[in-house]
Amino acid sequence: HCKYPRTTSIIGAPMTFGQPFVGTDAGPALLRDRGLRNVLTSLGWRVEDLPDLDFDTEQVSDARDPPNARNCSLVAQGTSKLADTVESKLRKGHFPLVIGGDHSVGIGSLTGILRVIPDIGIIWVDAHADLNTPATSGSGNMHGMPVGLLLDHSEENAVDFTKLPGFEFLIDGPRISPDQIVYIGLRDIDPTERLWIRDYGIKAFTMYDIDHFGIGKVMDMAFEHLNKGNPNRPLHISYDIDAVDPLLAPATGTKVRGGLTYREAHFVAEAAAQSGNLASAEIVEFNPSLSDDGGASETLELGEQLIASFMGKSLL
Ligand code: 4U7
Ligand code: MN
Ligand code: MN
Ligand code: MN
Repeated sequence: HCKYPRTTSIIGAPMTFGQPFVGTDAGPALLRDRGLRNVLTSLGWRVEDLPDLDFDTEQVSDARDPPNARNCSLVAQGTSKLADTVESKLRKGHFPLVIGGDHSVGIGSLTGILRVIPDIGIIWVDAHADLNTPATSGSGNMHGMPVGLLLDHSEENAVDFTKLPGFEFLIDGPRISPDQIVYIGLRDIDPTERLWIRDYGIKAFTMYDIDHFGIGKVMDMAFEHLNKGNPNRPLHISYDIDAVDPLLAPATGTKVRGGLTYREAHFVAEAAAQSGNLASAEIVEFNPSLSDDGGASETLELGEQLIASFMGKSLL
């Protein structure tokens, strides 16, 4: 269905306003400096290395930004640009490779993808469910909300986007249905997130499940769920580096012990590639300033290797 060689567009999304720490904006430049382009060309991709998206970097948050959605006008400005870029690259037949930035960029990536591929199956690899809304979030940090904002909620849980300055573009925007996403690696879930995962019936594989079944069986079950009725369903992987154990990925803002091992982390990425259905990908939440130099380069190296894995390195 697609032409070979395929083209990937590297889309740097240096967002920091979805969480409180400076430094998440450094991810795209540091991965480029390590030679991301060459990693991808050596895997057979044609590469369009775009300049980083130009986000507002002045910390001038709109006075109307509500405390339960911190810096929402800045997050909105960036994610709206990202949505347009992802949409236009997909329409050209390119594979968008989004490099964060904090995970609020998922709002933009998913919106852009859903405009073109409404039925996309989503693999959300994360220690967290990112299923909060301004009404449920304890922190007000929007990197904990990308799934929560875009989910097709029941009426009582629906998000009022008119109260989120800048997010008017989501009022009639596309939504994710609860059966369209699977979680891998969860281990820090807020009470309302837990309730909603159950009530909406969202397929979720926690670290308990990974220990219990093994990562191979877990990925089989994940694809079984996403491919019900369509073995060729296009897929998107959103990879939060904090899914990986913090001993291996210390340079990130919301560390939770007991995460994916090196091989489990790669297996998830390799399984996504092996599906043959991956249409886009995102990797987020690097923050080199929250670790020493050794930890920062270890985390970035792992990120680069995970990108290589979901971009097809293990394919024979
Ligand atoms: B990340 C949290 F309360 N759930 O909402 C919140 F635990 O993109 C964490 O997955 C969110 O890193 C983490 O603030 C967002 C918290
Ligand atoms: Mn996370
Ligand atoms: Mn996340
Ligand atoms: Mn995080």
